[in-house]
Amino acid sequence: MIPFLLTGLLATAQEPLPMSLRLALTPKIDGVIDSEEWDPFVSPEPFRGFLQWEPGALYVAGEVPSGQEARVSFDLKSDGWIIGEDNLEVTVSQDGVKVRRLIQDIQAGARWQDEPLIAQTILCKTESNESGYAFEFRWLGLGATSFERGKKFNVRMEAREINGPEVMAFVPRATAPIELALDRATGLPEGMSWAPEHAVRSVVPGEQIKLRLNFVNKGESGVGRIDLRTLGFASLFTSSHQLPFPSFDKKKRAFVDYQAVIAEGAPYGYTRLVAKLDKPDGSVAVIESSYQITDILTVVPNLRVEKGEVGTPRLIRGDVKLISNTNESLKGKMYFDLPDGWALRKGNDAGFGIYRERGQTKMGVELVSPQGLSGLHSIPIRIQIGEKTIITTEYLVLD
Ligand SMILES: [Ca+2]
Ligand SMILES: [Ca+2]
Repeated sequence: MIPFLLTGLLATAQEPLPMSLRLALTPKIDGVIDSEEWDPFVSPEPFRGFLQWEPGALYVAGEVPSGQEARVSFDLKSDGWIIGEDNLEVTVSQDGVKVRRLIQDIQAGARWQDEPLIAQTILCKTESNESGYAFEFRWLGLGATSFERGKKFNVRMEAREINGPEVMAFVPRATAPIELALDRATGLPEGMSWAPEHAVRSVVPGEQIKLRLNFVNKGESGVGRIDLRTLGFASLFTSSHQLPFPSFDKKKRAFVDYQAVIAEGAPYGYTRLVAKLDKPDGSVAVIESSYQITDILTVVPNLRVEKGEVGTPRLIRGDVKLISNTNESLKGKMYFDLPDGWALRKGNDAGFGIYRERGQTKMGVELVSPQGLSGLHSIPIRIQIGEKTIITTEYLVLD
């Protein structure tokens, strides 16, 4: 036992510190890690781990050597791995995903508890490759585990031998703090800082977006050129430009606009603008800023299951926010295509109109679940705007 324990601890000490700010980026969950699809997180050879997010979901991927499984440890309150009941371990192999929670019991000490319901909220795909396999998963944040901008928690990612020797539950794990963010900069010259000044971060294919980067320089920047482009699946559908870095004004400020045309057919999802600044010493500073290519309407359901007895019909209340991403006015109807046994008291066949540019509206909803349901359930919400259909799925946990 002891030699394995020591190896584990040494491996921890040698791992490079991952970048703490994670960008919003929507991957394609197909088990294939494409170039520019993922944000690298850790790379203790030969394992490589990736981590990113978008509102409502956390995305994790890895390249795993054959004979090994990936293990991702979450300390969701960042208060220590063996502290609290917020410590989750997700194990991924080509056989699927397992989730268990570390519980501190005053009498019995630390123990593991299986979490099949959380495992249901993880969609995972794996694909074999020359050296082993790759996995990609999406974890829907439900209830207390919501994934949104500014959320902070601790993570550890590693690969280990399948069914290899287990260390005892109470052995602490070193985890790294991360923050779910939309912007990140690395290598800016001394004295130089930046901030995004984007009026909006969403754009519909066929329309334009302007992302403004504001710079303040209190040092000697000497930045030569700035190169702006969109990375990933959207790169072929978007503009890229290169321009001389503008001079700073008397208040030591300068700005650069990324004015991008998004071509029809661009894939939906969060993508990133990357600005590369050539520094006088030949190195490059990198600014990354997430933005969203999306449909004309963003549908944000916010439904709560009211307290009640397990297995009895449960009341679900809340609203659905409709946010326009376009300058055009939108008029349509909302429908719930519910499975048998569900009753809809409020919200179905409800009309709406958003007449302001990028305006929004909120629709009240009340549902009643059938008898005898528990676990994870999906609620499809269909928006009809003329001939156009937009479908969003809300997930509910009936406990
Ligand atoms: Ca993929
Ligand atoms: Ca904890």
